[in-house]
Amino acid sequence: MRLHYAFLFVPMFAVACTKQAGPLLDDMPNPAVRQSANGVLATSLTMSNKSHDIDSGLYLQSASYDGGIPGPTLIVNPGDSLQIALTNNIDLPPNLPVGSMDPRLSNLHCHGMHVSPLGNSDNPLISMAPGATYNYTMQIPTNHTGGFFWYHPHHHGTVAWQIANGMQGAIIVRGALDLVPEVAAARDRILMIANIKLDPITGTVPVMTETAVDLFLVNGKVRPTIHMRPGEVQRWRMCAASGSRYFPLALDSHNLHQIALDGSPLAAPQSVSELMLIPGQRAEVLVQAGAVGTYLLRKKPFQNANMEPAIPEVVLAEIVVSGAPLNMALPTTLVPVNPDPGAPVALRNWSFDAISAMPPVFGINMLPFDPTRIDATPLLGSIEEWTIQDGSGMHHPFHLHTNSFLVTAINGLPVAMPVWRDTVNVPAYGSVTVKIAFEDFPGPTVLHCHLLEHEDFGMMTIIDTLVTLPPK
Ligand SMILES: [Cu+2]
Repeated sequence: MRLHYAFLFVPMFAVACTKQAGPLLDDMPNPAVRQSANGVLATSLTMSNKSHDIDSGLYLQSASYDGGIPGPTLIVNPGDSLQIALTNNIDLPPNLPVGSMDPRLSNLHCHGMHVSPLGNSDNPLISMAPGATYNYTMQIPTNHTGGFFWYHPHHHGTVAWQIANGMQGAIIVRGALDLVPEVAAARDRILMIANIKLDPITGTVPVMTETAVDLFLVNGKVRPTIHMRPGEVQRWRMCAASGSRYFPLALDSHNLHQIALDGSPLAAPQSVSELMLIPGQRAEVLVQAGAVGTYLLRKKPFQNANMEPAIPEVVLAEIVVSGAPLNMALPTTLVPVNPDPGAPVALRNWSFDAISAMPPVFGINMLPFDPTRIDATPLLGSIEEWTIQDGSGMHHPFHLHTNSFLVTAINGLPVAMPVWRDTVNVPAYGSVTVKIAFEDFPGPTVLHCHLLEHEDFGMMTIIDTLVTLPPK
């Protein structure tokens, strides 16, 4: 245990002291950017293991994209072709249990993007062996909503461990929200909030992640410092780049003014003192700095219905407000939101179930994932209403690929202002109701729980969107 404490706490204490006396240099830069030109973003990403400096003197040995937690930010426009040559050089982790799936098997998912799930596009059924390179091409529709998305591995059976390593990166699709004057004037920050599963003795991420310690990083760092001027408005694109923990977020003495949820802008800012981000979700907020001082961005304590340990409060970042005041404004309106798609032609019910405790088996409608089974066949162009309920006694983040959805009811009660999302909470012992328009892309895609150990243990299934037959 002595090693444990020395590793985790002594360097952090030393760095905290340094930060108090240091110059007013922002030490939370955005990740490196790769952006499209002439309608194409052609790039490569290599998944490999590296020693990551998460704080001075504190290193994490883990797999990541191009050596970074997070990987580079990909910035594209609607209508662009996103082309990624992905190479899998993930190393075998230590203490690999005999007989388990090779944890290096991988692939790529662009979370929240409305792109095809077929072929070499956003296809979660691709399996990349160690050493393989795969050429992805995702054609982004010309009418794709501008917003904040993220990429991560999505190989069934290995995804929880790979994301617990810190494998993540941001995707920005430019859009109308960027042109709102008060938003355009704001400094644009990305906050990729990672939930690493750390073995504090070795500094690595064990395959059996439930035995590890939770470590929360923002842009790959422990408790970075964000600088603001009094009155300054900044745009923070926050991503719960997590496969297990819920993030109730709050900033001391400041409201968070939400301007987008997942990849969908809001019609007007919504001001809240606390914002819940569940695994996979994003929120874009405007923050207006108050008086000179230091404020803490906190992940508040949370426990998922007694089915996981209570996760204590963690300080994610320090916000230092100093210097001459700035006279900046918050917007009152943003952009028109996508309308309610209309009456559904089909209703479906899904139940997120725990099938067996030992060995752990999870499922949907009491069936664990089977890549050969299709559980629904919506028609392309149709609208469906789904109710997803918890059958296990805990919260689950429901995530659907390919199409986002309108959240219309929680526990059977209509929500006052339905919002578009790609990930939403299924409350413990409760339900959530959503409306989906199956647009543009036929073919098999998946819905699953974004508690990724649940997903790896079976809480995922395939739906196959069928093309409407032409009239004879
Ligand atoms: Cu779950």
